Amino acid sequence: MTVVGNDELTRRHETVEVRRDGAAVKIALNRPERMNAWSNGLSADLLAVLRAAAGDDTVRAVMLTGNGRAFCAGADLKEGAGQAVAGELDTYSVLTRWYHPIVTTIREMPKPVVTAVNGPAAGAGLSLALAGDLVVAAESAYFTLAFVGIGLVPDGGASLFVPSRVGFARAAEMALLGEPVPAAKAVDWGLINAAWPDAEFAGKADALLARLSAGPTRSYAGSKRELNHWLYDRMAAHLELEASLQGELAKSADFAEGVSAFLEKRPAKFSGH
Ligand code: T3D
Repeated sequence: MTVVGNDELTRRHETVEVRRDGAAVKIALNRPERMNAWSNGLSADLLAVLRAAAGDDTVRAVMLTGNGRAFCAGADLKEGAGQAVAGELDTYSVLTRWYHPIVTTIREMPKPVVTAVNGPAAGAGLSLALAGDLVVAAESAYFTLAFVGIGLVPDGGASLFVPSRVGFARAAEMALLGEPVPAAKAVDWGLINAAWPDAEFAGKADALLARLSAGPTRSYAGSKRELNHWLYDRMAAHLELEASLQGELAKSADFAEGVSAFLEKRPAKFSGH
């Protein structure tokens, strides 16, 4: 693949890698040492690149994937750890400033977005994966609404994207238990579109991107609008609800304990407060 195109798509970013091949753009989250967790820097880079791809008519399909062994481990729990434990993390602002514009840009861009889930997609990493139009995964990948493990609720659109794909029973199970759903089971449940053997994953994902980038872009855009209208017409209000709830929970004792336990690599002891 060669790197050509508009400024934001060609300039070097610290936390995302952008490759362009004709009308196809491939964006790789690039913080492998943190399992591609969302830092503020990653959010800023990703939003800039997505907006550039969305607004460039010569880009006709986009793929989002992760470098290293993870797709995305959700919010970077180390970046805001001190504030989190002190009950001072302003999650409402983080969500409304970064996460919401990112998932909304993916949903609203008039061209297909494939999320190619190369490894774990946890917490807001799952939200990001499910914001895509087609979600494909390596067989070793898994999906977890990890929020509950640190005393939070699904955010970044996850409480909309998950039930719209799998229904109430499975969404409630994922939200309340937070267990990992392996890629093959995720296909069975209708959470994602395909799970491919790890050795074939990258090639098949690239082929899907190439196919979409050579397809009827306006037809794709119309299908996307129809699905958005049917399923996600109230997305903005729903994202706002998630952010309000998360803003409250980020001040809770259970969140402080959940983050402390994650950092200390021990099970959390929740008090219910
Ligand atoms: O204000 C806001 O931003 C609020 C928004 C919140 C949205 C959210 O996403 S909340 C949910 C946050 N994410 C999680 O709770 C998931 C945390 N991670 C995990 O549960 C596990 O790491 C995984 C299931 C993703 C993978 O497990 P495993 O066993 O393959 O890897 P590991 O050993 O746990 O992690 C490897 C390294 O990545 C490790 O660092 P180390 O010890 O080698 O230095 C680990 O700390 C680091 N890592 C993993 N996830 C995160 C992370 N570092 C920072 N933030 C992470 N989310």
